[in-house]
Amino acid sequence: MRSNDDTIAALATPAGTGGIAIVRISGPDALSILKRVFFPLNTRARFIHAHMLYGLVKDEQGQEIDEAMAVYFASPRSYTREDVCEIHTHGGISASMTLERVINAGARCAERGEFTYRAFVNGRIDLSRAEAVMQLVSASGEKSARAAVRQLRHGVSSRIGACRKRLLALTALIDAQADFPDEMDESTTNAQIFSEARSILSEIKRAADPRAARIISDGARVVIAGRPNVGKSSLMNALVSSERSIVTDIPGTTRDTVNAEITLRGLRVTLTDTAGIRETGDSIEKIGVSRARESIDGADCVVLVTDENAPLAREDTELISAADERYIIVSNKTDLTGGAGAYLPVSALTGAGLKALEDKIYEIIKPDEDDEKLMSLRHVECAARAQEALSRLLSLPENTYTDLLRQDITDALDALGEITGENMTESAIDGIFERFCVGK
Ligand SMILES: Nc1nc2c(ncn2[C@@H]2O[C@H](COP(=O)(O)OP(=O)(O)O)[C@@H](O)[C@H]2O)c(=O)[nH]1
Ligand SMILES: [Mg+2]
Repeated sequence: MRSNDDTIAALATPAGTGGIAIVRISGPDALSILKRVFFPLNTRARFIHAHMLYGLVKDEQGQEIDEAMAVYFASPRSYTREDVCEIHTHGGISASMTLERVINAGARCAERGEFTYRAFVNGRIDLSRAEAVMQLVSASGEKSARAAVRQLRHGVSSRIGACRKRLLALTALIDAQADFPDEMDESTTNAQIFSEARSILSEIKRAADPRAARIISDGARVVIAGRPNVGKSSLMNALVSSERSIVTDIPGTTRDTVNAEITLRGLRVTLTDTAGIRETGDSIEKIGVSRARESIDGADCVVLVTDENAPLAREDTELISAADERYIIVSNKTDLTGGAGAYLPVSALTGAGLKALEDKIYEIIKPDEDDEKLMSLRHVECAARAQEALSRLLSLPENTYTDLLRQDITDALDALGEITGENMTESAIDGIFERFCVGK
């Protein structure tokens, strides 16, 4: 899609006012462009790898644009492995004027993710690390950021790397069987392939946990449910500590689902307040009730609210009987009953018990902190395709002609190769980088 031999530039910091902004330039002309726009105040100073210089950014007429710092990273010791220069200007107008000046001096405006794309094309990082960069800059919570840094530092799960090696060994074994049919016993070879495939499949399954990957990258879904008027919206507001839902004493006020985002112990959580579940003749409310049921089906955790100050109604007992391991049943309005409750006691009004509720929610949604797990949904999808290929192989009779097992092994290898980007079409790779931001 893009040419990789020209020099690109972009603002690496967010646009707008700010103390400092960084204009980044990468490519063969980076240093000559820098010398045309940036003039060190110490006229004898030279541009040495990774040394900051203090000076002035000037326009074509020699007029000062800003007082700035500049640094030069010599290829290949840079983010992109090309010559890279950075000009640290003041934020706001002078940053955009500096970028404009750099473009006039011969650089091209970088596309989304183009710096990281070059780092990938030039072999400095693999695709999974490039994606980690993106996950890191857009991380919504500490947990997601940590997973991204881990992936950036160490690449994708070594468990997956080990599986690839073992699959490659199997293709070598299939080659050997084809080349030396008289010296090797096909049934022994097949038995070996089947047992390895079975073991590799279970390794991949352990690494690819879709729930953990989704919770790390997109956050967890927590749904607040219960019959009308038990205090669901109040509890949601208390958890968000803002007035996001309408609270009234008229049952059936929340007719649709309302979402709010919070960060719980470093994990992003989408809270959903639902319409109270009850039999209703009101058609709009009916839609709300069915949406509520849908949200419950897709939830990682359901906070089922009951009203401690009222006897349990038929709707309550029905909901309680449907509770599974994702559920936390709470008794709300315990401020009216002296603090005790049949279930986890809380008061949306006073905030009592909220801390314990948050702890319980976190217990239920927290992903397994296993460094060897895949943390990106794309990687989990690739792993799923590898699992399918191996399952296909394992569904064949063991006395299948050995060479016919090759395709499934190759498919599994290709799928795992897409995690690191070794086996991908250019357009698929472009698709990944298009989700980046400019300047990264
Ligand atoms: N005393 C007391 N009243 C509450 C509490 N939580 C909610 N309420 C009241 O119960 C009524 C229904 O609350 P709301 O949040 O709209 O319930 P929802 O229908 O389940 O969403 C309102 O009058 C709230 O002020 C609580 O913890 N203590
Ligand atoms: Mg409500």
